[in-house]
Amino acid sequence: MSAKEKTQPSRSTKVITGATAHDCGGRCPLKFHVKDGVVIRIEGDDAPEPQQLRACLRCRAYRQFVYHPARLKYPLKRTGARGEGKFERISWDEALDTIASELKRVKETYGNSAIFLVIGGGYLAALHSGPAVMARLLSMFGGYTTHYGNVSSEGCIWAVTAQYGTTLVGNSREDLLNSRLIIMWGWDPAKMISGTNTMFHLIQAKEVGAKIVAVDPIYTDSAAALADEWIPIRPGTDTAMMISMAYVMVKDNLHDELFLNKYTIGFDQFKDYVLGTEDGLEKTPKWAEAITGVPSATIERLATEYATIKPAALMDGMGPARSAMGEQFTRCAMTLAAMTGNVGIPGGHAGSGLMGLPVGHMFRSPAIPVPKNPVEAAAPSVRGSLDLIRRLVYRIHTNKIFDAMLTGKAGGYPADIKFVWFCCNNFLNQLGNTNKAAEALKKPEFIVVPELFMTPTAKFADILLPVSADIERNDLTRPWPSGPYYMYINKVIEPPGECKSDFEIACELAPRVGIHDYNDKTEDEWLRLLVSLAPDMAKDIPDYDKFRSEGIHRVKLPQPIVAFREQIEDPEKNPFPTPSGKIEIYSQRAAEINNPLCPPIPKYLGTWEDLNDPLAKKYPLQLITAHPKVRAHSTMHDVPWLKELVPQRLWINPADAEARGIKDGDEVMLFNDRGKVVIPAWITERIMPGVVCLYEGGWYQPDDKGIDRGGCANVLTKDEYSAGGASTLNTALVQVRKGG
Ligand SMILES: Nc1nc2c(c(=O)[nH]1)N[C@H]1C(S)=C(S)[C@@H](COP(=O)(O)OP(=O)(O)OC[C@H]3O[C@@H](n4cnc5c(=O)[nH]c(N)nc54)[C@H](O)[C@@H]3O)O[C@H]1N2
Ligand SMILES: Nc1nc2c(c(=O)[nH]1)N[C@H]1C(S)=C(S)[C@@H](COP(=O)(O)OP(=O)(O)OC[C@H]3O[C@@H](n4cnc5c(=O)[nH]c(N)nc54)[C@H](O)[C@@H]3O)O[C@H]1N2
Ligand SMILES: [Mo]
Repeated sequence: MSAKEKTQPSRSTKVITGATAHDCGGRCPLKFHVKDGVVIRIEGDDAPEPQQLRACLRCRAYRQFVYHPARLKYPLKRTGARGEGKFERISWDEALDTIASELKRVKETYGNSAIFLVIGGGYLAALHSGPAVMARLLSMFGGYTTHYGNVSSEGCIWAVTAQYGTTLVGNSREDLLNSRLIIMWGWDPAKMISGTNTMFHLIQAKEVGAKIVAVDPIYTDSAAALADEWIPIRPGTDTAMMISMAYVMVKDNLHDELFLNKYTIGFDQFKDYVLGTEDGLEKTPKWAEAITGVPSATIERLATEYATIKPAALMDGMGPARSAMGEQFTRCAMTLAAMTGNVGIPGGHAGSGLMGLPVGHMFRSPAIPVPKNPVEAAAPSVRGSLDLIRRLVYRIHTNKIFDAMLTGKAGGYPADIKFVWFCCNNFLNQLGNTNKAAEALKKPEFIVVPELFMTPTAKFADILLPVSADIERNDLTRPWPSGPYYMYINKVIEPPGECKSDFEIACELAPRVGIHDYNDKTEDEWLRLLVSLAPDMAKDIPDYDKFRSEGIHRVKLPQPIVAFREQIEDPEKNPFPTPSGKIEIYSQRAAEINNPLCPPIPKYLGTWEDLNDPLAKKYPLQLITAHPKVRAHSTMHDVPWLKELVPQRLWINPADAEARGIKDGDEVMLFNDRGKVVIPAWITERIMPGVVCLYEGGWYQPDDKGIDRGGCANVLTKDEYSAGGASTLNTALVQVRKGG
């Protein structure tokens, strides 16, 4: 049979285009071949290049996810201790009645602030989105406490808000073809995708001659596929290298003074810091070499190249910013982009890690309306504010939610938590300090988890509700921050057992807690309404039914989108949305916070658990916890094809392994004061000496001694945040020894 014949569906097979809505870095049209109500095959997009949106390995293995034998199918009630994983089946009526009576009891006994809604990115779509439907329900119920701080990118968000005044600062990815030099700085799109077609455009850029450099403690897949040069760097020290690059540019007069004068404020203060006029310390490449481990000659060369090869795109990732002082990394990247005049021009890049396009339709999803949360009724407006403290008056920092469960108001948090609803996350596993979190989860009076799987977090639920998967209901979703297209998630199959979506759960719970106007529409009525309410969608999608049957609507761009093009072309008419109207290398709003850890100009700042910390004597290795190629975080954890492809192992350099008598594949113990993980080692020169990497998302599986056997990176990380709000999941010192 020829390949062509093989892809032709038989007469009894239907092909439906749909999508998944994982927090995965991409968003891809998938063709589901359905026979007798079962998906028998999944194909990727077959549109012509360059519009074609190729799915990655994860959705190609999606059948093993959606048909996984461990899918939860019925409501469950806990019978063993929290975390033990012992449950018995109950009816939906019993589950919802129990939840309703607990909600009412907690509200009456403690007030609404004792109800804690903990939301994550497990499903990024418009209608069946757990976070939105639960916020709607709990607001109508009198309010709830929630958390603040994007676990992915809060450091980046703080930094762009300071410097540009907006978070939408990316270029459409085909613009990479205009770049002559591309620096992938803590950015690995071959793995984290960064918008479905990013790798496609990078490969094209390379083919037309762009030079590509990777700066990363890891020789990433992207570096292997694209880079002319790999520059390994000690984690958390990038700002020192960037500041010394600025030093080289200033000393050699390579910076773009016209650009700086016209579009920025505060470069002089930054220059004073760089040259040491401010503090007596010249930030020379030699200074940076001692901190970063990068040879000064390499720093000088990269500085010269970035300042002279035009246009150039410094693509700074979110990984280095997801660390203590992560904000400074992002601010430094943006400052270098301004010093080289690469902001707002084709082939350049404004920096910021976020890379979302500055057009509504490619970034902001429509969602079910959520009334104002009464518990936050008196909260001050924080729009444009850089003051984290103001945000944390009513909310709990995301990386502190378990600490808040433990200590409540006495610990300085806004509420004493009694009832917890985890929605679309596996945060026991995904936030810092998992052993401490597991202790904290013993404390609340009642915990609800709607889930597809018995995750480590789900094991702590009192009531566990079985949830349908992406392709088991209809919905709308959008590209992870790139584009340009919209997607309709078609319902392809029926959910297994008694699974319901979060929206269906909320609809059925509402009347039980006395809310009778929660929903008056069918799924289709909602989806049509949401399309019509989103101005850009309503404009771009004239024919809803066609959109629905095709599953995707592609938007034709007359030219690549370049963030800040208008600001650069006509700055008088189009100021930057900052208080000064300019790119703020010096931020007065940051100065007003008066916190030395959030200085008004970007700086290199030492931090806890860096190599200068006395703790480094005991725990000499720096742990980074990059995102896994074969999962979206902890989602798709048990998919056999994917597990086989990249088993969860500890990346360790041969020099560090040899010093510890470790051989490839040996079980090793990775530990610090927060916990112990036993996992096989992968000895590889793809990670620099002194640094080890354990992918985030391995499922926490403590044995009876409390040693994690599942490879959960957060057993080792800290439940702390940086001064601008970054969750500090890439800042942890550890030791490794042979044996379990
Ligand atoms: N050490 C370390 N930790 C990290 C990171 C890191 O870099 N290092 N990265 C962080 C980042 S960037 C992120 S975004 C977070 C992600 O952390 P989480 O948001 O916790 O993401 P997942 O682990 O994918 O868990 C999502 C869960 O949602 C469930 N789910 C899927 N669809 C639905 C649905 O419709 N309804 C319900 N109720 N549940 C659903 C899935 O089964 C899955 O268990 O992890 C963070 N944790
Ligand atoms: N396959 C896959 N793709 C994903 C996800 C996933 O779980 N799996 N998650 C999605 C989500 S929600 C998010 S937020 C994004 C996350 O996207 P990123 O934050 O960009 O991903 P990470 O893998 O955490 O980090 C990127 C790179 O930074 C490097 N790095 C870490 N610390 C440092 C440092 O101090 N300095 C330097 N120079 N480099 C450092 C890591 O080695 C890694 O190669 O990915 C999205 N895409
Ligand atoms: Mo994320």
